Amino acid sequence: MKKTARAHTNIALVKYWGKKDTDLIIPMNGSISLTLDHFYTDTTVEFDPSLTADSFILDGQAKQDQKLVHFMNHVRKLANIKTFAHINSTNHVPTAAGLASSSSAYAALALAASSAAGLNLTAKDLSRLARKGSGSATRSIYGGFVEWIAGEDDLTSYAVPLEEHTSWKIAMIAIVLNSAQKKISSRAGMQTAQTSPYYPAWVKTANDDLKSMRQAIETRDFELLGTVAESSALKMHALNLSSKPHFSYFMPESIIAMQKVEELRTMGIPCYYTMDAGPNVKVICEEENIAAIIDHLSKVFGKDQLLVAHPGEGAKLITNEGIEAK
Ligand code: FM0
Repeated sequence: MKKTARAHTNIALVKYWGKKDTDLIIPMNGSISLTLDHFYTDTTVEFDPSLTADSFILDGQAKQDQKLVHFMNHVRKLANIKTFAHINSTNHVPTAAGLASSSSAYAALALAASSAAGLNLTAKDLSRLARKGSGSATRSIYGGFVEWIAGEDDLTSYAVPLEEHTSWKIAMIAIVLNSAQKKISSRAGMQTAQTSPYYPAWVKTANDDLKSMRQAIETRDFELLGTVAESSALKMHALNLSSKPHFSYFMPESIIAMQKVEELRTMGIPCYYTMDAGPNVKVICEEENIAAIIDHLSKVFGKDQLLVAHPGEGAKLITNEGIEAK
């Protein structure tokens, strides 16, 4: 069977940064994210008995990818099959934005591959499967606000929706900064970060951050949401600065972007920043303030560097006629 799935990227408000099991991808702490509407991946999978290996096409180009083969082996084991597959994936992210993410990639692949293999997994089991491809993909199975429960093992580490279809008019403005810097993958980065002497404090404070973030979402407390998100991101980057060897995702422009966000706050416009495993800064705000924020940011960044996203949907199977109910 041939199946196509679509999944959107998510941005963590309370970050995942470190594993207690690198093979099964069990995180050291839980995390909370917002799935976005603007950036997504479409993936088609078809198992074919005539193949002698998985074939993978990404954005029209043939690719070799060991992580992907490893993931497909998990799917084959689950479905009790030995057949290889054609996998064709397209990232719908503005060109060179540096926002292509493994979260949408493995969430879409988990749904397309499991369906094509004849499995009809529950959302919870899909999130467990997506997790084995990439940790952040666990959360992209659901739309809106999502929590990844850290758990202890394969069965207990999965995502739960906190608010799938949120009515909160919240937005994220990605500031796309071009970087010539060599990229340190999140996989390698978080492993090094675990050598930081501050790592135990990161794990210890994560539960309070999760609790505050759940409360902020429940009570629509934007200031609390933003404060906790900004603090979680800065703590994550502080681990990188203090690990052995130390490293950083900051570019001069990243710092400028963060300062602009702080300026906006002193001007009375509530907004907060977050940053992941790259130099781009994402600004969290409410819909009513988007125009004022863009206006201020465009004093130093080009309008084409500012991409606005809103809460997006969970992973879905798509047919030629459109989206299938899942
Ligand atoms: O998303 O080694 O999922 O919570 O984005 O594949 O499990 O790419 F940069 C911060 C995502 C990390 C925070 O890591 O790693 C977050 C991050 P993998 P991911």
